[in-house]
Amino acid sequence: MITFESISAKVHATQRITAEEALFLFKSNDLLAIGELAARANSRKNGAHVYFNVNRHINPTNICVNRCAFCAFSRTAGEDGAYTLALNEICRRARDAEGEGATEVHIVGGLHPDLAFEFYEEALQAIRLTAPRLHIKAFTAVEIEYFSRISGMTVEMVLQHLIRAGLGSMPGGGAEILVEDVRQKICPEKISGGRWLEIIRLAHLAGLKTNATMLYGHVETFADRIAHMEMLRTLQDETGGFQAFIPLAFQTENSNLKLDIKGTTGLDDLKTLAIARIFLDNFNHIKAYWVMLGEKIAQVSLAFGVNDLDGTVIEEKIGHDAGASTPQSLTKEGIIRLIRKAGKIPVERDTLYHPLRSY
Ligand code: V47
Ligand code: SF4
Repeated sequence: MITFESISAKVHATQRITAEEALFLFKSNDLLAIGELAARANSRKNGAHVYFNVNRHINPTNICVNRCAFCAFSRTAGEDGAYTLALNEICRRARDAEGEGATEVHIVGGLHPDLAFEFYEEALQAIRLTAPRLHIKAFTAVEIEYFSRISGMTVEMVLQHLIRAGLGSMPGGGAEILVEDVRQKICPEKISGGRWLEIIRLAHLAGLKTNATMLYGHVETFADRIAHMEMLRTLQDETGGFQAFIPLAFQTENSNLKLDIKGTTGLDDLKTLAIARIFLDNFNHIKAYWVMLGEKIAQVSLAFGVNDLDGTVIEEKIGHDAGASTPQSLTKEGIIRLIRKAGKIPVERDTLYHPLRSY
């Protein structure tokens, strides 16, 4: 029989918990006990260190052929608010970011019907020339699959071209919930969960580190969240290529999901982060993305197993188009303060988690 004590004994003995045990935790409202287990699992890996980076997001276009039902960011070409940045504007933003102390640009966008694959290669090459010290973390598995389709190249070839142009790693977007019947409800046009995993696997085999996200708080069940995390855990056992797991709390405004969805609660956010820390024993980092969680829940999550607060971000669009009420960026000092006041040690990192400076 599963009990909290039997799960706790496993975590203390650094044994992996099962999907059934994770479900038991999701059904419990003993948040503090779950948080304590997660904090223990985290401190074994990361001690009191909490990572952040100085980064900037650039979304080259919001024009997208997929138009996922949940996505408030995307537009159809010609629609009000549709935009595509010119190459020199992308470079200007990267150069400014480097000048302001950023070590990373995070680049993701819509699946544009007319831009050729060469546009993306040229964008990376141009960034590398204008801002050579920046690490380029770019393109979700969904974009990589699309590049393969528009270029006629295999996914492996697309990855090789992008690496040669300057790609350093990949973010974790596009995963949503990898379970197929959930995808059919929220993003039927998007590549399948199986294909997302396969592309990430190929990226890991090509030597790229990636993250993995999970969009939660819409139509999915607890069992779906666990199935999602189990698929990631299995792939991580095989490749070791994931750096951080990032649960993304669903922002409800301007979505075309015609459902009565109220958004996540603080209890659900903290429980999800804590259970992720316990369940994903082969991930080094659990990231609280303050943009979607709010700064306060993100800070409190540092006592619930989280060891990464993402970064300064600057000009976040995806969550804000969907009603996120957080600022569009945080200053480095603001992030350091949140971490310090939580009794932890702030460590500025580069994209690959090399510590640059601790405070
Ligand atoms: O793929 C879209 C999600 C993702 C909404 O890897 C939404 O370091 C909440 O992946 N409410 C993009 N989420 C963001 C992302 C990310 C962010 C920060 C760090 C990293 C990383 C990755 O945002 C999309 C989608 O899953 N998303 N709409 C929404 N309304
Ligand atoms: Fe396009 Fe990504 Fe938005 Fe889906 S989530 S509509 S693929 S930008």
